[in-house]
This record gives sequence, structure tokens and C-alpha cells, in this order.
Amino acid sequence: MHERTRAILHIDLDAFYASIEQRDHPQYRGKPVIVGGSPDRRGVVATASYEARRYGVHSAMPSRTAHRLCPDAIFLPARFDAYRSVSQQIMTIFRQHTALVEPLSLDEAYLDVTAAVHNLEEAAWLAQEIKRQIWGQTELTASAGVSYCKFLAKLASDANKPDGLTVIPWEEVPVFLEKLPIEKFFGVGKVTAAKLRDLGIQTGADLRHMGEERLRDLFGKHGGQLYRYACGEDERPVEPVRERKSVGKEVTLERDIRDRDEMERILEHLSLQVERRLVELGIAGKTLTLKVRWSTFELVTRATSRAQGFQVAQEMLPVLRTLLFGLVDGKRAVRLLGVIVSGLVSPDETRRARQIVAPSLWQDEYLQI
Ligand code: DCP
Ligand code: MG
Repeated sequence: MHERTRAILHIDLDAFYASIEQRDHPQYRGKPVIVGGSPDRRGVVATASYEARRYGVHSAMPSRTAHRLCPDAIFLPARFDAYRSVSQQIMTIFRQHTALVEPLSLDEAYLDVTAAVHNLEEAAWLAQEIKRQIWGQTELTASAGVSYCKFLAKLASDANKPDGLTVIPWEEVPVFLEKLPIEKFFGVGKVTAAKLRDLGIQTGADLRHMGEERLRDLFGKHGGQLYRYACGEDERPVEPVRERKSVGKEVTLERDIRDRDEMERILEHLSLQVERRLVELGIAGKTLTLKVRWSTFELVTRATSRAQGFQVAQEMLPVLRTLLFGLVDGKRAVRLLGVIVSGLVSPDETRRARQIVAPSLWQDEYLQI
């Protein structure tokens, strides 16, 4: 490869949980399958097969809505053990081709294959070979994106799902980015997007025209980064296995809020997302932290620890409510809320702790650990 030019792959399996269910239950193949909570409880959709997506069903939608949109859908509970073991298989395949593998979730990863190829065309052949290996070993399809940086590789893998392979070479980047909607740029969430749209900024071309200085004035450091993405520059390295210290989710609110009920609803939503990640990873954490940023930008955190750990939202919520109660006075407005679980332990350790620790004694036990 030309010096300073990298070859990055982003590989993401198609309708991951649902495809595994269809693989393991041939009678569900070609049918709308929805994995997640059941529609008669208050569950949400984890993912839907492409057959179900045609009806407008998507991840994070209430299962009840999904049922209304697609009454014939087959609803299945998640089997995380099966998903984790497929995840290990695909990560092993990735690591045979490069040591630089950065998993983003169970079914997707970045691979830096610069050392293995001479150009992006060869990188595409390698991506094709990896897709073939995944199919050969798991009977699942993946979509791959190939480019010279992370941000473009990820956009590429998303461009032709399912079973896609898309290359975004240097020379096509300007045209590709020009018409790209701002929401697609890495790091642009709802708040940033709304702010940009208010200013009449819709596409990558608009971002570029705005200029780096203006974007920095508006969004600080993040603005500078956004400008570089709009120019097709993304130097972030592929970072192999970062040791995970915590699992958290936070949201900057579209408007500052004072109402405690509203905060609780947001915390419920955030804890469900944290739960999903913990369950996926098969871990729990001993410390639960509530993060609050006031409208004045002042940041405060409050935490509680317990030996048996936190994994499900239902157990986090009462604790978060208590922590919130100690902070919020109804006068100051909140700008950001976050839920973090840290002190991570495997479920085996969690189960052991549950057995050892009698409910009335756990605090003492915990102090001795
Ligand atoms: N997932 C979930 N809840 C979400 C999003 C995802 O539980 N809100 C789970 C189910 C997915 C898996 O994570 O199968 C992978 O997420 P992806 O975003 O990669 O979605 P899929 O692989 O299901 O579909 P796609 O073909 O769009 O990648
Ligand atoms: Mg996927």
C-alpha cells in the first residue's frame, strides 16, 4: 500500500439474531421473524429478518407496534448463548487475516488489513474471501465495506445490505460525501443534526461550505472533527480489543428538563439499552452510576455498589430513582442523563456472589471483598 494510505474493512452480519434463528429453524426461513420481547408484554424488537423489515419493522420498535405492522411475524425470544458463540467464530475468522481487529458489537468489527494488501481492490478480494469463510463456517451472510478509513468503511458496509460488498475508493469520496445526509456522518446524533438542520445544513457539501472555523465555533472540537470527516479525512486507528471497563449509555436532551417523571422515563430507556449490552456480553457490573449534566454544564455523578451486581434494567431503576432523588431539586434543569455500569464481572462470578451473599448481609460481605 502507498505510504500513509490504509485499507480498512468494516464487516457487519445481516439481521444477526434473526438470521441465526432462521438458520437453526429451517421452517422460519423466508418468513418474517422478529427477535425480542413478546408483543403482549411491553417488549421491544431486538432485530427483524429482512422479510419483516419490508413491513416497516425495525430494531428498538415496541413489539406491539411490530405485531400490528406485520401480524404474521414469528416472534422469538433471544438466545444470547447462540449469538455469542457465532460471534466468537466470526471474530476468529477476522483474526486469521489481521491482528488489528476492533469488535464494535457481537456482529461487527473493523479490520485494518493494510499489511495484507497492495490496494483497495485487493482489500475487496480479501473482504470477499472473509464473507465466503463466514458463510462456510456459519451459514450466515455479512455485508462488507472497504475504504481507507473507518468512517467510510462503515458507510460502505451499510450501503448494500444484505450480503453486500461495497468499496469506496479515494476518487469516489468527494461525490459520495457531497450528497451524504448529515445524520450519516460519524458522531452526528439527534441533537447535532437538529442544530445543523436549523442552520439549513443538510449534506456533506453543506458541511464543507460552512468551513472548519464556523463548525468549531458551533460544536468545539467535535466541529473540527466533523469538518475533517466532510473532507473524507478520518485518521482514527483500528484499536484491537480494548479492555472494557464499563458499559454506559447517555443522552444529551433536545431541551433541558426539570420534570422528574420525564427524567425517570429517560433513565428507563437508557437502562434498557445498558441492559441489552450487558446481556449481550454476558456480564454484570457491581457499580451503578447516574450521570447528570446541569444546564450550566456542571457535571455530577452518584454511584451505588452491590455485590450481586447489576445487569437488568428492572434492578437498576429503583436505585437510579433514589440517586436521582438526591440530586434533583426541581429548580435546576438537566441537560444530559447517563447510566453507567462498571466493576464488570462475568455472570458466573455474579451468580456465585448471589449464592454466597445473604440479602441482609451483602453490604458487609461486599466490604470484605
Ligand atoms: N440489537 C438489539 N437492539 C438494537 C439493535 C441491535 O438488540 N436496538 C441486536 C440485534 C441485532 C444485533 O444487535 O441482530 C446486531 O445489530 P445490527 O445493528 O448489526 O443489526 P442486524 O445485524 O440485526 O441487522 P443489519 O443487517 O442491519 O446489520
Ligand atoms: Mg448487523
